[in-house]
Amino acid sequence: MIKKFLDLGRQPITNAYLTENDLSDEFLFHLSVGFDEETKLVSLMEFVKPQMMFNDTYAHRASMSATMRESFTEIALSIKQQFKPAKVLEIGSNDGVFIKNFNKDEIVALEPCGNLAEMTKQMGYETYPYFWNTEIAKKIIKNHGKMDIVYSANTLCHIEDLKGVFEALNIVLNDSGVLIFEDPSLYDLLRNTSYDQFYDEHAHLFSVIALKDILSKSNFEIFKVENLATHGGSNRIYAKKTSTHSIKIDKSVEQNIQKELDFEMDKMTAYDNFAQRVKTSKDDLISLLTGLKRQGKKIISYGATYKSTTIFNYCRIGTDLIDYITDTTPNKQGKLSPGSHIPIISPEEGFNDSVDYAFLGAWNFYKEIMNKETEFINRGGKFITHVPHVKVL
Ligand code: DWN
Repeated sequence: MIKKFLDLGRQPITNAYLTENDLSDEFLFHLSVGFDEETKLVSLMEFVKPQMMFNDTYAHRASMSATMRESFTEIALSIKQQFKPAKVLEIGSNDGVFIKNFNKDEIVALEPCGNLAEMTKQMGYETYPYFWNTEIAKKIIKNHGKMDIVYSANTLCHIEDLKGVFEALNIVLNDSGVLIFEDPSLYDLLRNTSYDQFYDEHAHLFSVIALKDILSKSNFEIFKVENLATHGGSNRIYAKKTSTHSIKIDKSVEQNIQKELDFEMDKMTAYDNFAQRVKTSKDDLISLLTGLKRQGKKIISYGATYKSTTIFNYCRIGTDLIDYITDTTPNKQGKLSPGSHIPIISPEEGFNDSVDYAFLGAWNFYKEIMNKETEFINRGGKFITHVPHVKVL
């Protein structure tokens, strides 16, 4: 039985950065999250149609941060060294930040957002501009043969039909092939009260407990779990087909499951407790921002993230509290944030001496931002975060 534990209210499409003309017919849906007591999977209670989220105007560029560029280069090199694959498929190739580490004849990309697929095509990589399913898996093996490695970052948790996802992976992967995918860790999310990881695109937030069960039903077995610092804590899952006996199961699998069981992630109480902390986080953030505003301080937000859309809409934060948002992504600049309608401008324009406080919408790049913004910090500028609890840094 699926039990709802978190209600984040009416929310927009997080990728729908708006112009003034779009304001009148903005799409909103009810964002609430549930825990399936049987499968232990955490998912949205209401799913948004994929075509509404992943289309030809997709804004997020994975290569916008040095942290992610480094992370993708590192895993690409590690895959080459460890597995020496002849053929690799990446599902959700975004702007090519991962595939660019491979030769053009070694890798095939799949990316449903037309504008992004065009970018990797222009770079010379074979790119299929489709959603992942069994049909496209069959087409890919017809054109390229079976894959030795399938890699996917921050994509599989975006897909509602997980049975279909793994069925298609079974088709495309060699019997001795390896599936490697990484998505935000539910364990880290719960511990950090980073409820902003819940938004339209994140159909599911994975625990290793739930994944083990889902994968085994599709003839896959997890053989290694790596805990990553990226995106506020992610898990990189390595899985093989159950029929492949040559790969040993690493102790990290049981260790991660035990860690999650110790945190009682197989029980409803962990989620109910989390929901209480989310309420406190909301109250604390509103009260901090309101207090600072009363003192006449100028507060902006740093990074027009999809995550911060959840926060601003759940906490009902608008231009009354946040003057504007700065973001390095050119196609977000000049737009308004979804739902909260806060203007987004470039850091060159907005991150200047007039700013007293900057809320870290991109809190997951904390280290990168702190290293970069020494001038702001040295002149007394302050960052605000809500992770793991609301505070001025
Ligand atoms: O899964 C997803 C993740 C990986 O990326 C997607 N569904 C959508 C997107 O989510 P997000 O927007 O929450 O991701 P990021 O990577 O946290 O976004 C960071 C944003 O902040 C980017 O727009 C770039 C911007 N930024 C900036 O303005 N200055 C980032 C850094 C590091 C900076 O210094």
